[in-house]
Amino acid sequence: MGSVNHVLREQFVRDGFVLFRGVLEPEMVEALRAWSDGVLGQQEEAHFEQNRTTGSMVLIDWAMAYRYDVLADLIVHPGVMAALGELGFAEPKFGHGRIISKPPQSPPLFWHEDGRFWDDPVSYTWQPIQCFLMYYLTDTDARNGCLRVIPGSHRKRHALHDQASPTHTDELRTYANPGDVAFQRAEGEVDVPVKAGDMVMGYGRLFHASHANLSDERRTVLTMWYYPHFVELPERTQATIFSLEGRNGETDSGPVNEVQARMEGLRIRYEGSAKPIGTQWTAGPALK
Ligand SMILES: O=C(O)CCC(=O)C(=O)O
Repeated sequence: MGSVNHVLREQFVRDGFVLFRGVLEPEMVEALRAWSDGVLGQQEEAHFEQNRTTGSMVLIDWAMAYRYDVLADLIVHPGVMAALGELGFAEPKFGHGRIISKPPQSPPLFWHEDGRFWDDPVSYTWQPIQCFLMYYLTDTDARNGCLRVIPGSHRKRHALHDQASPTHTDELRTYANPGDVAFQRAEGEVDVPVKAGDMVMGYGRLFHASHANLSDERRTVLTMWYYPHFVELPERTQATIFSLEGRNGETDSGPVNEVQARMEGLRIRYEGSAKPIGTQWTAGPALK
């Protein structure tokens, strides 16, 4: 493991996200695009109707990673491990992921944050519990649905904490009310355009959204959820994470090749007796 990049780490902790350029090779991006297009092609029409604002919401679990080598390769990719190492996260854990794919001419994604540990005091500290690692499989900009974030909103209360729905309601998912505050411009927001192969990493509790895809091409992102500081977290936080992610880690067999064996190092395990904390999607008053 290389040394920690303190400037980058400070930026990550302050802004709540950081962009790593050129983490994945073009061949890997191409392979992931072919694979995700194939999986999307297997979904029922209803799936896309129910997820108009994300485009799709296909679960990536460990069983899927065992089935498709390209996914296992992504989860333990040396460039990804090096990026996490630069931020000082030497022993990350992987939970699950999602294929989120906006078809051409599709609506924006609403403002939301994915913090689900708001009853855990750790959520009010600098320590990340759950982080997204996002890989866009095409270049993105404001016209084809790039990511938008509100820097600092993982630590500091924003008007949206009291205005936006804390959960992904059907109304938001289906774009039933384009006038909803969650689809408007937000104070302090910035665009995060990327090149295919870049990686955006951020705190799950950071407010984020995406622009509409007004292009004629599909725009796919793979959102992979890691627990970068798992081994440093209090036991009850570890117990909580394990209670939520244990099922996603299930596989029919033990590892049968070298990449799957490397995935074992990222497996979430908790065998102690601490009691999990209930899921809480709404930030409490301690977020000032
Ligand atoms: O579609 C996007 O650009 C963002 C996806 C997202 O918000 C998420 O994975 O939580």
